[in-house]
Amino acid sequence: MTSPDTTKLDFEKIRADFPILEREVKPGVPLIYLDSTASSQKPRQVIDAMTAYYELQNANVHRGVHALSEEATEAYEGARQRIADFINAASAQEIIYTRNTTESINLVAFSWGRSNLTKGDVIVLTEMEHHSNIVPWQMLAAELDLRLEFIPVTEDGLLEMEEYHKLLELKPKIVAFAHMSNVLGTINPAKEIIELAHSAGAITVVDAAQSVPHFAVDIQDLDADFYAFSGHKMLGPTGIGILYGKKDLLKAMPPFLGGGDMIKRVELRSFIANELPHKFEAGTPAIAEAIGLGAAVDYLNEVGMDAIFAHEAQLTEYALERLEEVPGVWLFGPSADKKGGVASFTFEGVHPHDVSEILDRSGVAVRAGHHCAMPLHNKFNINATARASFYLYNTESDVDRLIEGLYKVKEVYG
Ligand code: 7TS
Repeated sequence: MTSPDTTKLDFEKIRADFPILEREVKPGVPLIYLDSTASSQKPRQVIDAMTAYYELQNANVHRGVHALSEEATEAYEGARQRIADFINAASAQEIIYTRNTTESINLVAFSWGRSNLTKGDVIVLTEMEHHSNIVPWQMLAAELDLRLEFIPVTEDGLLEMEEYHKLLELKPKIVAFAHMSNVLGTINPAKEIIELAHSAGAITVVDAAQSVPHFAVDIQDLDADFYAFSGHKMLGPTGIGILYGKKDLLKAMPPFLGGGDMIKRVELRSFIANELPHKFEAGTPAIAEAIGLGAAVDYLNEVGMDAIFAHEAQLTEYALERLEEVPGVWLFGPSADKKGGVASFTFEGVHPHDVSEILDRSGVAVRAGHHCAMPLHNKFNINATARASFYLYNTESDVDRLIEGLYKVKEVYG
């Protein structure tokens, strides 16, 4: 007997779990959703978990001793533990609930940055960052008079590691980079970047918005100091994100926001901060959303992250091959073996917004614009790209619809 192929997904079953995939964009035009990099769709299990909380357990957490509050707290903290296990964190105390990746990175910049950096210190970023991993550092640099340096990106969308080695000679205090680019799809050699940063004496802040949803992450093996991601890109709801931080670092950091829940004791002129992770969670949190994210993690575990990654790799290879056939399409980013499920492209003579508008007529949802990575687009001397992105619920037939749509663009503008 042959063992079942764990890299194959059961599509019928998976697609049936996503109610939105059944809808038509207009009468007779089914939805082909190729914009999961911006935000993923949600399976019924996530929606049901949130509804169940509101229908059966709704109460504030960490407060009342009444039954509902205890149940809500258990569900909320249970989700934290499952998220910790999902990335193999040593402890759930290292998992801070935030609103999204953006807030997670701002938390590190504000709290760790302000208490550890001084005038002239160097922060190394890369040219392929999302604005969320640029602007917080620019704000901090302006406030503390810091110096920002950037690892350049090659023509084919990879980091210039030789240049990184040179930048490390400046003895940066922080190296912050995306594990996977939301435009190029490049999967950066995170472990190597982190190891090198540590040997130069820097801490690392990894923007994991596009990695955690798409492949298995072992945070202890990776050894990142901070790791930031968003629930809504990994089948979970909006309004909930995660900041993973090493316990020793988090313990030594001052709180980010002040208020209820983040304190152990308050007097009129002083307070004592709460234990981790609550020290960084001021105010009533996004309870239903945390529970929804816990359900998303259960779902991803059940399908299997290796199977998801293998599926996306196969789909990306197919998509790149087919896109290359279309006259006038110019692809950005490295070859399929070095990237995740993202295909950004320009179409000769047609603005990406027009490409997207024509595709939308056939129900094909792609994103057009700078994808919050203006400096990267400037580097390639373009203002915008169109971007198709893939997740576990996409199939080769979705790619075929994209290609058909692009031939229509050619007809209209050709
Ligand atoms: N970092 C990366 C690499 C991202 O792709 C995104 C969102 C963020 C940070 C910010 O995530 P947020 O949840 O805090 O907003 N990227 C995209 C995108 O590519 N299109 O829309 C959002």
